Amino acid sequence: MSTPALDALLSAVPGLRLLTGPADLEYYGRDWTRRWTPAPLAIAQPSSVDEVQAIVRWARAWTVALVPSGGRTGLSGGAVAANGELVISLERMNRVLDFDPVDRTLSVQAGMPLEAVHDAARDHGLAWPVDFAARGSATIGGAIATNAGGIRVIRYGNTRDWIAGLTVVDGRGEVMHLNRGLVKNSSGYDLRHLFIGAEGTLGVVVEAILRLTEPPPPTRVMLLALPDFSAVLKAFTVLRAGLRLEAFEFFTGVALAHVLEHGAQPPFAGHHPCYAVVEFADVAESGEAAALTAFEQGLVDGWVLDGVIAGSDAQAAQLWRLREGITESLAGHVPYKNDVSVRISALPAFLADAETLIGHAYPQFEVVWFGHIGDGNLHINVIKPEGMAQAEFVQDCERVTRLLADVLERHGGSISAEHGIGLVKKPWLAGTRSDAEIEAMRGIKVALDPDGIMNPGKLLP
Ligand code: 2HG
Ligand code: ZN
Repeated sequence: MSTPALDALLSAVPGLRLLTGPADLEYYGRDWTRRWTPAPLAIAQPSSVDEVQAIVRWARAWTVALVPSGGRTGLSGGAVAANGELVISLERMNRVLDFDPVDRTLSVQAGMPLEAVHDAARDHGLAWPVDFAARGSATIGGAIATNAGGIRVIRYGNTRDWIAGLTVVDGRGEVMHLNRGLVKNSSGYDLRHLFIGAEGTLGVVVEAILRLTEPPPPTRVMLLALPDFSAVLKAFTVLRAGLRLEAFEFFTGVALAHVLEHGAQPPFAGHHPCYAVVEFADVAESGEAAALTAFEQGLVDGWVLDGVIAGSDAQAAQLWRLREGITESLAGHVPYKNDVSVRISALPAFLADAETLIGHAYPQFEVVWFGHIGDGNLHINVIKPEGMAQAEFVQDCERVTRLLADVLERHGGSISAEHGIGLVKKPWLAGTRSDAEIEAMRGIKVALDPDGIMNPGKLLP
């Protein structure tokens, strides 16, 4: 396909790889939400910061909307291109640029997959500790765009905590090197943090300086069967007090049933209401001894029903699969997803209210609860009944999200813990952010993207 705008792009950026075939438009125009019909103008695959800058300058001149694109594993529609946008896929910008052993930083291009980042850090005897199930496809740029959290937040924090510097091309077409790897920098507004979690609405993140850390200690993985949500919270409190936790993840028996249907091995006999996957440090078997003591106490007190500790790496991977396989096992049902958070101290009261609301609101739907309960983050997936039209289902679920947003507001929580706002959560942003905050966000958007070309329609209502 050739249009005057695309012809101008190709003469502004000679040699730019541009895809316009229908299969490419479909593939690069959507993320994992599957709710919108992809309809981008074309897909640009730049290979350098200069090319990205030239694309943004072209987009300003021709008033073409841009959608920055990583692995498109997002669940909030942040990378959807359904309105004739140019998708900037960072797929070809996927290399390590530098490793600095003194600073303990790894500089990478933004299109690098998360797993490749982990491998590169490991090759230098260090670790980049942000981790989540989509690690094979998700890119570092996408993780930065949503301030991704994942399964190790209780120990290491979110993406934001591990970014020492960013290179961005903002919506004005300016290249900015933000923070430049400094540990201390008290020189005014930290623009780096504006771009983390901005979902591509301020510009394109093209390179990142990642802060690395010591590799984790040897760990063990344990699966617990638990009678209810309050037992999950009890187990978390007891285990956190006695062990160095690396992860504490929970899911219900309903979630487990889906993963087992997808071929995972049952962990032990019997069906239980809730489960927790617990990974803990085990130096000189002291972790294992403490875990067993807590487990036995739980059996006596009644907050644990059953449990198993993996005896090998392969068994540990099997236990993790029960938790990490949930999203994939539900994908065929095109579930409606909530990704909410409250402070850890507010979890018991919030969970009680949310359980009552969801129980009343969805008597006819199957609801799958799971998530990173140790950091206050719950995923609530609602399964579309077979035969129900997608639009009707979404409408019904959105009615409940309105009520859930009210519950969250009462408990001081967030409508998006780690998936971003994108298109999906936009109507409820105002329950999490005040009017004054949203007005300030709009001002920042205008300052960095004066023509509104950067991922328009996403994030801001
Ligand atoms: C996870 O924790 C991801 O596995 C996906 O954040 C959550 O599918 C979901 O709702
Ligand atoms: Zn998650």
